[in-house]
Amino acid sequence: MSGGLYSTEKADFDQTLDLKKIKPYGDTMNDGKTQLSFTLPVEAGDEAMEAAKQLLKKMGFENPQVVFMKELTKGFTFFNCYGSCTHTVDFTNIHAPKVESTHWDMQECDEFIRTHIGRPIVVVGASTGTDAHTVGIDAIMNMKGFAGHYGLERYEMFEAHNLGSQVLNEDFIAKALELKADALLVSQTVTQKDIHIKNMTELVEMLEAEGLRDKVILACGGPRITHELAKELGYDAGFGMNTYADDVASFVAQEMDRRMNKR
Ligand code: B12
Repeated sequence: MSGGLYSTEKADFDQTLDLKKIKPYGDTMNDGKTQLSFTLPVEAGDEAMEAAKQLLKKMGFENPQVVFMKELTKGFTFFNCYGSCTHTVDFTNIHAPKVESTHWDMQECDEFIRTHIGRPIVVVGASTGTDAHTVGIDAIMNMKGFAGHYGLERYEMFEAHNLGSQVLNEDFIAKALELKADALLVSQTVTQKDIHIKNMTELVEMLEAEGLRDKVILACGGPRITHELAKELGYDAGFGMNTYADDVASFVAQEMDRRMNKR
């Protein structure tokens, strides 16, 4: 291809990737193009659109554009916007707190537990407190599993008990004692008004009050759970979205071996 618009455009584009200064990619390296949606508590109209644009500028977006606007209900307007992000992040200096364990598949986990633990690991899981979401904990525990990964009920060397949802912390602990659980798996989906933090903290406090905290492996998971948050709240591990049973099975098996065999 020669001359004209193409070569001029190409010369203008910044094609370089600098991992020390990454920003969103739209269709050209470093263009910063970002799609963002939010709702403002105002009626739809020119003023609402202008307010959205001003907000985008304050967030650090150049060339803010509102491409869609709709009043959801009286006094609340939803926006789809585009803008070019002016901020960058040094990708070479990123540390993402995450569960540090070797990832094994189901067979490898079973084999390890058979050899190093010598008996099935008893796991009790539930979506606790008022949380009614079961799909996450089912994905981890149910026999048929999730996205091609069998759940813990399928493992030969896990004795898995799924208590379902809306399980109160006191009932959860009582069941764990009855079943002599080695590991407790807590699922939390609802995070409105930090309800998950209150609920997860209450569980740790109750376990501590009964002298049980150090006797169990305590892990939690959910779409807005991070390992960092889990550790802050006194859990041994936290798992976020795109977790599978094998992730938590590998962690529990290795943590149990570390505790039992003092590694
Ligand atoms: C299905 C659903 C429902 C169903 C739940 C049915 C059921 N049996 O579970 C019903 C209709 C009952 C429901 C109700 C409510 N819901 Co709802 N629901 C959803 C929805 C659409 C999907 C959730 C889901 O199933 N995800 C699929 C699973 C597989 O993903 P996951 O949970 O993230 O699990 C994975 C990981 O997180 C992890 N994981 C999860 N748990 C655990 C545990 C451990 C130990 C480990 C290791 C890993 C792990 O592994 C899983 C597999 O990878 C989401 C929106 C969405 N698209 O996500 C809203 C959503 C979660 N619901 C929401 C809300 C607000 C509610 C209600 C409060 C609504 C209301 N006002 O009544 C009520 C809850 C009432 C209550 N007391 O809890 C909000 C939560 C917002 C927030 N930040 O708190 C969401 C995000 C919708 C939204 N955008 O507003 N909901």
